[in-house]
Amino acid sequence: MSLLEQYVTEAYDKPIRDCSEQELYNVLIELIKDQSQEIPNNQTKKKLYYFSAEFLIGKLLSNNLLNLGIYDQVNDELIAQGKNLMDIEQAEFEPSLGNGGLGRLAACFVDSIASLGINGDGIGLNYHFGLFKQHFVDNQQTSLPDPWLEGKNWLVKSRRRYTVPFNKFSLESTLYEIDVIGYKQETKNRLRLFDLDSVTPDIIEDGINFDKTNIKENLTLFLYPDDSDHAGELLRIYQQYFMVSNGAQLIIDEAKDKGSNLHDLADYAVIQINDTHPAFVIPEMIRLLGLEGIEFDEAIQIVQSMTAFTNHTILAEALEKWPLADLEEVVPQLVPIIKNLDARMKAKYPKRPDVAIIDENKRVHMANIAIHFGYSVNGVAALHTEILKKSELKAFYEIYPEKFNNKTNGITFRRWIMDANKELADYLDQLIGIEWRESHNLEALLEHKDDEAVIEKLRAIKFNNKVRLNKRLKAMQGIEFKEESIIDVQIKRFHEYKRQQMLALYVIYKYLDIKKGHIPATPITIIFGGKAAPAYTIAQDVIHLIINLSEIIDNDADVNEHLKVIMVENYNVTSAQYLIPAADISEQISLASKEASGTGNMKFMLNGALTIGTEDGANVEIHELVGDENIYIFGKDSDEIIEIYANDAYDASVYYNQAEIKPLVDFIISDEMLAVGNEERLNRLFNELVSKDYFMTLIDLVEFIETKEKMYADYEDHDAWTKKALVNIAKAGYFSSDRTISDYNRDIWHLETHHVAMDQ
Ligand code: 4GP
Repeated sequence: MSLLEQYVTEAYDKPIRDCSEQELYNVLIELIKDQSQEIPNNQTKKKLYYFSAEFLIGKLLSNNLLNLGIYDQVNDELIAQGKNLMDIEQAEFEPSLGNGGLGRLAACFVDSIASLGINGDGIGLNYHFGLFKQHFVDNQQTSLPDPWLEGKNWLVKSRRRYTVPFNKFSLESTLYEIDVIGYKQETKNRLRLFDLDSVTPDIIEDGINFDKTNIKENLTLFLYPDDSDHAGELLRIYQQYFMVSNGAQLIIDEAKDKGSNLHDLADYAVIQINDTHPAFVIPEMIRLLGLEGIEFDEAIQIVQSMTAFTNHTILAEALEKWPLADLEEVVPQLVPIIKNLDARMKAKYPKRPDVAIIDENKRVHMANIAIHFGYSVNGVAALHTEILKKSELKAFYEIYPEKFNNKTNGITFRRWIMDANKELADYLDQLIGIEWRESHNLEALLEHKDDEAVIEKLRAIKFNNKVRLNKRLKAMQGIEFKEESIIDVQIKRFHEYKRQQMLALYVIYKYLDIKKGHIPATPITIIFGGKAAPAYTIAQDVIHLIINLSEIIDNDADVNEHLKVIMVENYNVTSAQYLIPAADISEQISLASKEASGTGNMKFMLNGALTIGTEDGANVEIHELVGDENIYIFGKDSDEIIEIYANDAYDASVYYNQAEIKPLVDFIISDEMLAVGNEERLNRLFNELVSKDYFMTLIDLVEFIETKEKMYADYEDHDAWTKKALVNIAKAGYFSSDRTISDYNRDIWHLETHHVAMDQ
């Protein structure tokens, strides 16, 4: 009897073929948990603690089977019994513990850290309803709680508990852990998520609204609760402090267990602060070391030598600043420490208010704490790091040039090709051997560039992935597209700087053009996916515009044979795993200088989609790797945009009045659109675009349309197109997160590794 059969028999006393998908899921999760229990935790002396508000891990069933090295064996056995893993995985609830790129990056990183045999755990919170679940009503986004914990899940309750002191009360935490099994590794790491037993869904009133003042019952309810009012702002601080105080207590405990006298804590632990949310770990660790009898000056020096910071965006809104008064209300014990740190910096840099920790409005700058009192600051793509040095963090770069370094983001190949595009992964094994599964070096594929059979097979795989996507969209939303169509995808959070509205204007262009009788040679399917923050009205207006467009086009018999627009509901990691392998075109069209890196761009490239993009974030590095002929670059570059901002030289109305642009923007408030949409939303979006347009949608629009037309025309030469796709796949190795993590480890963490670092 196989192991799987033993588990199935014990649980349900019937053969595999008679079990439901749900039953098989229940059995497999237990089997995997038991297997991973057998793997010892990584116990090397020094350990990384990766603090992050988000870990967007996605479903884990396939990923864990793959990393345990038993995926094929289990899948073959299931197939022989008329079952398959993809169906079984439908029973798994996706943990909604993240919002976007930052959280997904953290998930790729914990996978790579474990797979390189590095001792490193993720530290975060166990949000019961994660980020909201997106649902469309009347062509608009609504927000619902996402009860991901209702399904059988991967959390294991630990016996560790800590007490976290707040001003008016203390809270005792519960720790849940998820094993992070590296790819074919002998040791494992953990994702450690702190929670509170007293949190309850009972306080949710409607949608995602709840009493924000009832901290004991709401603390870990949602990721990023609305902080547009005072109570919401305080709740964010409660969450952040709860995360870092628990994490810091855990670090001290684990170091002591290994023999640390705490004076040598930096020999036992290194902390990576993922964006500003966990930056309070610095004053908190100083405080805790003080309680352990370590002098203030020494505590600062210890913490500084073990803490590093990653910046993920140049948007000012994300560089958090909390009113000192809020901290006095929530965590008064941190205030004297933060004031002391601030006084030291003001004494050292008396003429530099721009590097102050507490500004003249008595607001505490989280990034400034992390930069002064950490030893490393990194951006997430080459261009982003340069922009940090030259403008956003220029003042700090002048003081601490040695702290700044770049770590271009990466993605885990285990999830984003081996799991998401199994057919392509298996075909690569046949073509270039299996070494790429460890090295992630795919360059050998280039030798097959002129082999017609290879090109044909790559096209066939792409087609199969379109069929797979179509089935899913039909099951989830009752939507179907033409499988022979070109699939053009923009999936990411909705934000004006990412310019989904520019692609929507292109859709209008194409719609009007088809109405004029210009029929595309191949049908076109344009797919959007992503959520807009509940407080971000304009981003929701853009979603509304897109859904209206899809309705108008579907109902227009002149057009619907040739063009389809789809807005995926509740876009998440699982839907990305279907969308990306099916895509021909990857939309990476942010306003240059604004997208720190992007990681979706890397996933598309690895799966053979061609990028249309601005010279922004990691697009720049993709461009360098694949060369001009294998990517479609358009628009103003970051230097030009930064200059336009500096001179306040963008006037939306000038662009709006251009003959090519005006009819497209006007369509937003046309009778046709108003017949299906909400007038207030459409008017607001129209006015925004013609009078403000802070993220300069219109500046690149004409060039964008020309580039898209060229791309669709190029697609008609299928062989030439697929050759370009092949080059993209072959060059994607650089974007493995194993490479990124090797770089972090080499330059920042200096931890032992049980795996030979990749040589790329
Ligand atoms: C994102 C950036 O917008 C994206 O460019 C980057 O690839 C990603 O971080 C990972 O570094 N930032 C966020 C955020 O998600 O919340 O700031």
